[in-house]
Amino acid sequence: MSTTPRVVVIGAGIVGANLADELTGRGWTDVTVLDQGPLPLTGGSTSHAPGLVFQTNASKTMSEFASYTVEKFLSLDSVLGGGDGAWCFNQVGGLEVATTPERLADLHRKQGWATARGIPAQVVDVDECARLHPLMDPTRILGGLHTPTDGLAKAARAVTALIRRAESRGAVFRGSTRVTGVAQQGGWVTGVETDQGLVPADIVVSCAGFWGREIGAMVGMRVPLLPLAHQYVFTGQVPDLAGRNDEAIEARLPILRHQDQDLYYREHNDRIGIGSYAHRPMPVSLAELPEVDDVSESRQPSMLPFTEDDFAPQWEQSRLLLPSLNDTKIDHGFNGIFSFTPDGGPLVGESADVAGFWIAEAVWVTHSAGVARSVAQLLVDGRSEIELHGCSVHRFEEFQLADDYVAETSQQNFVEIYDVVHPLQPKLSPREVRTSPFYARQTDLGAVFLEARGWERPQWYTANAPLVAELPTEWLPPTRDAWSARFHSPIAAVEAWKTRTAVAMYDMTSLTRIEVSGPGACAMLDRLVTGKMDKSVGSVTYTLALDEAGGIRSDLTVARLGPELFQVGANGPLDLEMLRRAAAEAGDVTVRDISGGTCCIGVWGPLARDLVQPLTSADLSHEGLKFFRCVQTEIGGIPVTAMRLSYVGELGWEIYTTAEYGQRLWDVLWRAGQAHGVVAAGRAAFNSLRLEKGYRSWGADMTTEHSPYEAGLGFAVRPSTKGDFVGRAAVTAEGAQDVARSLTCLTVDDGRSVVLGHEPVLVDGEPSGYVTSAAYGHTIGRPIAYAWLPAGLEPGTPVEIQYFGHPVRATVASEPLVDPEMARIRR
Ligand code: FAD
Ligand code: THG
Repeated sequence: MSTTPRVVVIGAGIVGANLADELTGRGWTDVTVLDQGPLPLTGGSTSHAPGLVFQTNASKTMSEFASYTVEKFLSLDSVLGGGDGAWCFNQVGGLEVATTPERLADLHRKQGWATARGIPAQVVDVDECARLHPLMDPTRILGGLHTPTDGLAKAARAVTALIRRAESRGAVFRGSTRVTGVAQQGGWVTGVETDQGLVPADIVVSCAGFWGREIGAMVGMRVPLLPLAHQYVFTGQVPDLAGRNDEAIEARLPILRHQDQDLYYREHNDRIGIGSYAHRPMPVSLAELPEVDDVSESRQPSMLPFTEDDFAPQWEQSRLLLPSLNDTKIDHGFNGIFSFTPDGGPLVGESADVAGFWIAEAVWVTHSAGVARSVAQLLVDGRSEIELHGCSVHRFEEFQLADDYVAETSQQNFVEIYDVVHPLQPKLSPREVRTSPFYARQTDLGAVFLEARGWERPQWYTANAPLVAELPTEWLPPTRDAWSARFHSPIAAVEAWKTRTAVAMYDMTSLTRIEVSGPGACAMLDRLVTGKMDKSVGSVTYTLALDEAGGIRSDLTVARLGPELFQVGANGPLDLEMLRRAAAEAGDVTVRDISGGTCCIGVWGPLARDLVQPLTSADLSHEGLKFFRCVQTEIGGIPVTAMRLSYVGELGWEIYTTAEYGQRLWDVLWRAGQAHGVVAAGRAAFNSLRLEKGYRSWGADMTTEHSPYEAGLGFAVRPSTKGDFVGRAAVTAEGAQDVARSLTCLTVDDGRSVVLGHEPVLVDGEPSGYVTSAAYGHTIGRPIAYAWLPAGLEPGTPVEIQYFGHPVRATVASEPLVDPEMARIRR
């Protein structure tokens, strides 16, 4: 009898098969994989996937998933007996070509990501591109990015190998078994209903690919993915390829991307396969899927008929890049279906309502093994080695789960898939989804808005432009290169200057605010975080939520507003999910997202007290309301909560009220501020000031992959003040404080080169880490970059940041760069 949980996996595509393999590889033997289609070719997306694997990605997690897929699929060859005829991964390399200067520059940027992730890749000149891919017309291109370890996954064959290995360890695969429902009892999954009867289970994982929405709906889970069709074409025989390959080896040329035309290519023996993202987005409703009772390579429910007109321009473009195609024609094509999501990331996680029901969907072949390994680790060990915040199904705000939002943004992602996208580039639509009560005033002040989680957020205010002429010389920002100048304005310098020398108002409404209340609130929070929660009413605590291994799940501020009432300043929906789960377990705690019904203005700067004190009867003196204390009072007659803390590192308060009073609060503060030279300030200044102060941003600077000690947040871990908490054993273990890497503060030597994040950092000429956050430090007159680097680099150590292939010299600095004595805040 097996002692491991009974797991049912829905879907035997590349994700489900990998998951069964990863679970059984960890000793879980009671694994049943069900698929509605026949085995091993089920007719899902995997059954037709051409299997190009490009590893380099802006996301570190996605790159790591891909690299693991490469490594694993290479090793799978032997499961099928090895030999050229049975490869699961053909490491032909990857080549991405540029036909515009912008693309060529972007390939340098991408090369930087590869270096940062330890993936060997090189920007190569036209001659080398032509040597690597002799079918290409070299006069059409400007250069390329070559990644020798990329290649082709034979996805359908890998499924066969994975099934074989998983079965040898006890897994059971059942084809032609359609899941029709999910059985549950008392909030726990108990099995799945199928057209062949009930299959009992302790854990169910849906790996149903683009069918995932329907499976999720069986437990009331909203799965934000959209099935879209994407064109793939086979040419006839290409005479120039004749005799180069054979049926077994299939391909020798690198996989090729021609992103300026939204196209990619691979060899199929003596033919070329062409994929196109250039066509109109083609959303597919499951009702339109072809009924197929004899699934084969050419007939599958996931394949729609080829719409030739959509491909015509791309055929022309393909013949220009690869003139050998003039000697052949399109043989056939199809519109294949797979999943897109609002932000392009996969969807991984457990249902919030039905324990034991998990999903792993919207996953490419490229990332399949990596995602499956992480899900197996979550199930078996409770924690994934690779951090998953960009993959969690709970990363979305509620409005982002709406059908219209999913449809629009997923199609937009399809359109933009190969575009050069600036890290600050906001979505164009939908916009004005969430506006703070200050929106009208901000618009009047010429706010330039970017978007985050639906919120319109001022990046800077055009109304401050005249003040640029008043900037003291030492505050004048250097001119930027074209890329870092995008979505930026020198007005940010004014807003930073005013914050450090006078007073500024920041809209903090987009900060996720969660109310935690009830008899068990204090105890529940105390179990979740590293700081002491049972403090006096009016206390505010900066603290960390860890996972069991001591990785940082979030950094939070917790304000105690009453004996059983707390307000948590959080980092987004994942924190809400964490608190909701804990509350469900506690039973006597209520958790409410109050972000939308409330608003917040940060009033910060040396003159903040002069501005606010006259408006309130509360004593806002240094002694009257100490740093990290809060008070519920009135300002200008408006009920508010004022919290004395500042992410920008200045004297002042976050002032909260409910939404209906928001505009009035703004007006009262704004009017009173005129005498003190108040400005409205945006996120550009905000980000610069917080980096000067050394304040970390969760998700960018640290994640569950990092311990508090590595992240420089050990001060927030207070085991001696409290009882047990999640992660306690890990952070108090012997040696936990001896770290091998550190979040390190760098300043840029030339005083002007602003980097943006994700760039590789070289120490002694060796790639040693990567930039997390960066900004120009207006107060110190130099750009700042935080980076993960080997621990122990002394201040003064020279390093090099690679920016678009160019070296940017930087120096390790002791942090924080501004006000290490806290003199500006504590007065
Ligand atoms: P699937 O392979 O679709 O597996 C899901 C399974 O769930 C199916 O077998 C289905 O039958 C089963 N299922 C669904 N509902 C039920 C039910 N109710 N009961 C039982 N079983 C059910 N990716 C790359 O990485 N590189 C590429 O080059 C690439 N090219 C592509 C080209 C095209 C034309 C297309 C369409 C996609 C391409 N992809 C590529 C994407 C890739 O194919 C998919 O992302 C991947 O195959 C998804 O794998 P999966 O296991 O999640 O889904
Ligand atoms: N405001 C509120 N909540 C938040 C944030 C915020 N929660 C999420 C995120 N931002 C948390 N980040 C920080 C980072 C640093 C500080 C506050 C929130 C901070 N740190 C002091 C320091 O390190 O000097 C803490 C000192 C102490 O622990 O006493 O102020 O912006 N509401």
